[in-house]
Amino acid sequence: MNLRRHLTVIALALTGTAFLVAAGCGPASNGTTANQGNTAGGPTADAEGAVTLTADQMEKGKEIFFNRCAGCHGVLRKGATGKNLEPENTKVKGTAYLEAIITNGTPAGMPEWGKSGILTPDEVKLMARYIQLPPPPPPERSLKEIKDSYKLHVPVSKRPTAPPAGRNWQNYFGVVLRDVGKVAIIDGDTKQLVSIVNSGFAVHILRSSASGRYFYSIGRDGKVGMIDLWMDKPDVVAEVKAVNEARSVETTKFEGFLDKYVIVGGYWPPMLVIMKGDTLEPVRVISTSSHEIDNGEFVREARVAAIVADHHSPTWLVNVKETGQVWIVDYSKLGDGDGPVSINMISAERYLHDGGWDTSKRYLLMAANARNRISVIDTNTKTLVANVDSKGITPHPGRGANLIHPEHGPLWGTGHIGSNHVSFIGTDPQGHPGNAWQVVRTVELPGNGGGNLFIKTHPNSQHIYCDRPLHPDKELADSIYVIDKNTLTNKKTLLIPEKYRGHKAVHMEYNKQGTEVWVAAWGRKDQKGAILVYDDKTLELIAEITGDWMVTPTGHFNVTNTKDDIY
Ligand code: DHE
Repeated sequence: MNLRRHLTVIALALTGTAFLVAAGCGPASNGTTANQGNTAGGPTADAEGAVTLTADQMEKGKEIFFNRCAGCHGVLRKGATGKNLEPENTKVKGTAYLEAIITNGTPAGMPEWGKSGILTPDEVKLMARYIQLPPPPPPERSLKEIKDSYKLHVPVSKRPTAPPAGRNWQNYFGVVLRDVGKVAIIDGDTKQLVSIVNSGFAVHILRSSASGRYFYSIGRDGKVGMIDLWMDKPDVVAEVKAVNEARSVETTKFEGFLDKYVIVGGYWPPMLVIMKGDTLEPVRVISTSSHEIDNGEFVREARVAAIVADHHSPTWLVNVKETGQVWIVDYSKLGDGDGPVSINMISAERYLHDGGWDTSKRYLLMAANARNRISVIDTNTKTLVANVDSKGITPHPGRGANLIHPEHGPLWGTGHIGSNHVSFIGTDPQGHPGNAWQVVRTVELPGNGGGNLFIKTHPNSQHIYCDRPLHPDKELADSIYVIDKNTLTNKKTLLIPEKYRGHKAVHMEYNKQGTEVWVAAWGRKDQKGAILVYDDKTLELIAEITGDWMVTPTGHFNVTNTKDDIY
């Protein structure tokens, strides 16, 4: 037997033209073969099945991995929401197996990248080989580099001094047009397009300033934009590339510090970047690399997931995903950036992802999705109150949904990526101690499997809405599920219109009054998407906001609901 097969990595060579790695031991016959590799323009393999990628292919693989895979598997591929994809794990699986997984996805929530057409067959082949190579070292980023990228397009003194006349700007929506690097600003009253803003690559979310006047956007590439909604045509007034990869941005919401700072959480480098709230001028960086709570092992890639501003104290709550810590970051003494920042590190659970407030905004509920738990933080005592078993697989609440149930009292709900459970946790230890910090009711969405990403409600609504964009069954992925707040049962399933089938119905947001629910029909880049507006009382579709500009709409954020944390 050829000795090369028995080596974990025979050679990693960047010879100017190619990276080389053995397809590995384990099911070697499943490894790369010369035939598999010899697709036009695709990766090649030598006679023994060693994967070879040219420098160009390596670059392409890096780009695809960064855009599509790193969010779940990590830049260093150590795994979190997704599995560990380091070469010692991928090579034993074999190339054919990896291609099948990348093509078809898994019931645990891995998207069907090939089947859905997002990756071409050649790209699937490339990625099945790319992940058998060691991950290339990602770049670091200094405060100086961050400052060098900072651009103030419109100084505060040159901005409008009054809101736009005749517009209910507090009911504006910002809609992320993900794959074209734009954000559409839509008037929630008239449903008219107010402006299309060039926000940059793959904006992930928008967060409103505490005043509501600005949207802060954060791109996967770590670029933050500040959009002024008081302009007749809202546009970016400042921008900065805070990190190389990010998912979260937040402002300051405590009285006396309203919009004083903006914070960005880095997936890579794993760090916090603090900027001035009115200009985005960077003032401080803080690394989040630290020791995880289970065995105290050092985690270099300790990514920042959700960041939530406390309304009742001068702090942000920061999920440090891989370490399992929630950091309470006190900005009250930071001044111009040279003052102290105190951090209370709370050991919670792994891997922390997203979450939101209970109704009182005293308790923060954060999903530790790898352990199927919800970590509850008491912001008064700055302690972990409980790690609640969520009674489903891979909880993913977005910000979650709050309701006051006639029998159970205040509840907060989350859906799950890996199972069809929507679980409701009691959040009122004083008034309803028997229910506090446990799942008191579970609703099962129709059909097997999960695929849910977001859940949303509004205090003026009798309903809770759930999506399921990750479900492999097209009809289930094209539907929105309406739960009745009193009965906690699935009252109705809303299948989106025929012409948008095959898109995915994703993310829900109410208008300011809580009378309408906006849902994105998220298609491919070459398809026209839409925002579908449903009447919350009748559950009828009442408007379809679309146009040639409506490309890959994903998250959409109402100014008032986002600023006041209404969900
Ligand atoms: Fe998100 C929120 C990370 C995939 C749309 N997403 C978040 C948050 C995090 C996160 C940490 C919470 C931010 C906060 O509250 O401060 N998202 C990730 C990933 O790591 C992941 C799983 C994989 C990736 O590669 O990015 C991922 N997210 C997606 C998508 O595929 C979605 C559907 C479309 C897209 O942008 O790529 C998507 N994420 C959203 C939205 C929110 C969000 C709309 C805000 C929800 C809200 O209502 O607040």
